[in-house]
Amino acid sequence: MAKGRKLVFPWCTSPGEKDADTVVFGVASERGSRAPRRGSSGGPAAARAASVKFDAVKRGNGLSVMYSRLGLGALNCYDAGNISKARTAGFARRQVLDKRVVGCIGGDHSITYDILKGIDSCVDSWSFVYIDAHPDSIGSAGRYYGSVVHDVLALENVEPSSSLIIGARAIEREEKAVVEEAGIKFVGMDRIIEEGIVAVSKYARSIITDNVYVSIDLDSVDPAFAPGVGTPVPGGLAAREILYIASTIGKSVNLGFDVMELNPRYDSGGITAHLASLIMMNMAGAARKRRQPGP
Ligand SMILES: [Mn+2]
Repeated sequence: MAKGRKLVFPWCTSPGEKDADTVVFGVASERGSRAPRRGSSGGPAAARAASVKFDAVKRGNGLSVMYSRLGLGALNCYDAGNISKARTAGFARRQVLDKRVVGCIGGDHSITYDILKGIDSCVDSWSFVYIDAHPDSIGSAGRYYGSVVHDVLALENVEPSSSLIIGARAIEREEKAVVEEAGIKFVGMDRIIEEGIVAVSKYARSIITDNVYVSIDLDSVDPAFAPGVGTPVPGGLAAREILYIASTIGKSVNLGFDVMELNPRYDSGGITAHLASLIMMNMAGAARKRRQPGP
């Protein structure tokens, strides 16, 4: 990385926001986290640094990106750098109004609520896919990383019955009631093992509606593949399964996506940070384009 140059995902090759189909941004905040393992505010910088290290090679005077799939070379993303948590809702709203898909790297999971609050204010009806080791459906405490789904359900235009939680395996009793009362579809790890990731991705795509947002907590992935998170839970998805989800369920995405809870302090050689970058690359590559081709 040249001195003084902004640290960006090398696969975000669009020169500016205006020309991009997807705008990627980071929120380097962990204000909404209650994890004893601090450090998720370092997520955006760690993901970009890992991407520079592992997703690109020097060719001549420039960098050549190593895309995760054949054909991803047409990826049209812009990396807008980091945005403060306070500005996140307004930023997401403006991008969606301008028909761009937003992609966020966190930061703690409460940032998802800020993004969706902004999106909810300009979309009639929408559904979400929430991939996380925890359902984040605590109602007895609010506006933190454990209450995201509960908080999002209070937004005006969300459709709970066409939304899903996938991969949860650390569930508090009060969360079961919130999920069941809201009518969110729930796909636990047993079902993923029994039916396989292909069937589960197809099922998810059959449930979600026309306006879709996908939120991924890196702790949905098994700690063997993603140790760099705040609250690891064994028995999760394999790296290739979350990447498959990103490139399949990602095809339904037209509003935005996020990859949250990257904690570089507990990572091992940057493998979790690199996985975060690849999930985002797959998502951006799969997402539906809403912008009209320019003049
Ligand atoms: Mn979470």
